[in-house]
Amino acid sequence: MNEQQRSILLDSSSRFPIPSGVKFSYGTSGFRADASLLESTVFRVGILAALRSIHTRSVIGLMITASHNEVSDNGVKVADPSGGMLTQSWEPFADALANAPDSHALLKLLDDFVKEENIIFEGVPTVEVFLGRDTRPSGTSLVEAAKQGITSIMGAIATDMGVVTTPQLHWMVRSKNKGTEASEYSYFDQLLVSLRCLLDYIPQGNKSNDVSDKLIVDGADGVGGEKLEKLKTRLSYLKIDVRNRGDGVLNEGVGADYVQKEKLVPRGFGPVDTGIRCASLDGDADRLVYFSVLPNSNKIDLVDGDKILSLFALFLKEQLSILSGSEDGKANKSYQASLGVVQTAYANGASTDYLKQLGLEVVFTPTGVKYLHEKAAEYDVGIYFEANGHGTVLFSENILSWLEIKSNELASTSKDSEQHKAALRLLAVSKLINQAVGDALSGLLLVEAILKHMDWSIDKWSELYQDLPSRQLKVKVVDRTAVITANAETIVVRPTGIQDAIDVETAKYPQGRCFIRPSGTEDVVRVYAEASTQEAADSLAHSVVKLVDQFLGFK
Ligand code: G16
Repeated sequence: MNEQQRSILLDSSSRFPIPSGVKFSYGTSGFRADASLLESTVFRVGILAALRSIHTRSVIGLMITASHNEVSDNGVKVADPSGGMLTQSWEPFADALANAPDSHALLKLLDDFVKEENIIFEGVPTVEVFLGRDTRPSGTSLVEAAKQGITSIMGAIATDMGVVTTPQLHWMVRSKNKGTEASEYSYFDQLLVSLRCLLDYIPQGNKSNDVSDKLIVDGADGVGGEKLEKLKTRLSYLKIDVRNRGDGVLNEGVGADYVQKEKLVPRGFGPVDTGIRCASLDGDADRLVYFSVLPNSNKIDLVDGDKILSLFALFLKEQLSILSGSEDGKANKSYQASLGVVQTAYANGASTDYLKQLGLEVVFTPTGVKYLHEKAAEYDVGIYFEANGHGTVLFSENILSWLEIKSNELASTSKDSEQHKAALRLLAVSKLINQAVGDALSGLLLVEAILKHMDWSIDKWSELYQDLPSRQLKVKVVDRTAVITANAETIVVRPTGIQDAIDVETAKYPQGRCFIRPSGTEDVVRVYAEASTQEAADSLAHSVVKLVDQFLGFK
């Protein structure tokens, strides 16, 4: 870095001192904390994003959001050129940057990192960072801090995309780097055109079916509801009633996280909605769950991320097998696509059994879409979902080019054959479902298209398999970083002895399964328990909470 660059950085960073007594960590999904603590972090992530943009000669994304967290929190995360999460190899640098005690320490860190990564400034054209934020009130000032960080790097500009969903920003970054349009309009366009294609190829017998076109969506009082309102004006097929569009408190008694964890109706829903298909988004619309309201109660039948995954897996497996069979029923050997499914320890055991029965390869990673996404990208078609509703379907470049060739070939030899339709459907899914990151809006449209294709009601979908009763609790402990896990977070290796104690408790319950892990987005340890009855799952979870207190101490 030349002297001019160094003096700009010294000057700008002195305006963003770090708060004392706080340690920041680039967790499951970027930095998250009480919004009042985040200005220096966001400023510094702005610098990081600009450096990443220079290093990759590509557009980078910077999103201000704390997603499912309470409204007083905020956060910041970075989208890489592919639209996916920031490469994990830069996370230690992000941590060090956020915690550098003063401007001089910051400059030293930057100098060292620039040398280590061989970041070349000379000859770089202007680079660009796309900025987005969710609806949190603290977002406005944090966007300003990010802009100052970005423009502290000479040659970097910040383009403010305004209030967007997290997946929209990731999509825009990906799109821009592919040389295509990166606006909200083009995002909606791509969704709508590919949805139309899926609807056009619905089996004849299912076109005038009983699947209701009515859907009620809980927008979590966040950005998702607002965007869905816009999208629905261009959607002729569905009648969507969007509730919790921003009048109430974000994520409070509403949203996908609340619905999935509490298994209760969100605010604004009630017994009158019984029998209607309902869905819930989270605060920045990167998670989606479905539910139906149980009669005369505030309880719900939850259709979570595992069941969304199962629905997608079933449909995609069917389309791939139609395509790989030849007209005479014998397998077509020209291309055998690999189809894989990625879950985490939170996946309900019944879902994993179901997917394995379908003959699918199921692999597990730690919590965090950055891990699931990476694994899913190893397949031609990789489906990943967390039980909390965060996930998507990835298509490899290989399969996409094969599908293009195949569909063109079939268009001339056997247009409108089942194989031709399967190829077109698969191509449409690859455009509808966000290839950059889990996306509640595109996921919702794909669910709706598949339900219509299958001629399934939400009840029929929910009956795919019976969830094992489960309970998830969160516990505030003195130091959650004292919990170290292994084997995709299924085992605790530290504190010593706690895993043995958990095993003893778990063995008391038929079909018992239990694990604990430190959250990477909240200051809590999470406890998950599964067992043959709800009472048993609750009791197992509560007894493990006591163990957590014994070994780690409640805060
Ligand atoms: C983020 C991550 C998800 C993760 C969730 C909870 O979601 O993107 O992969 O499941 O946090 O993580 P943890 O249990 O570590 O707190 P979101 O929707 O909050 O961005």
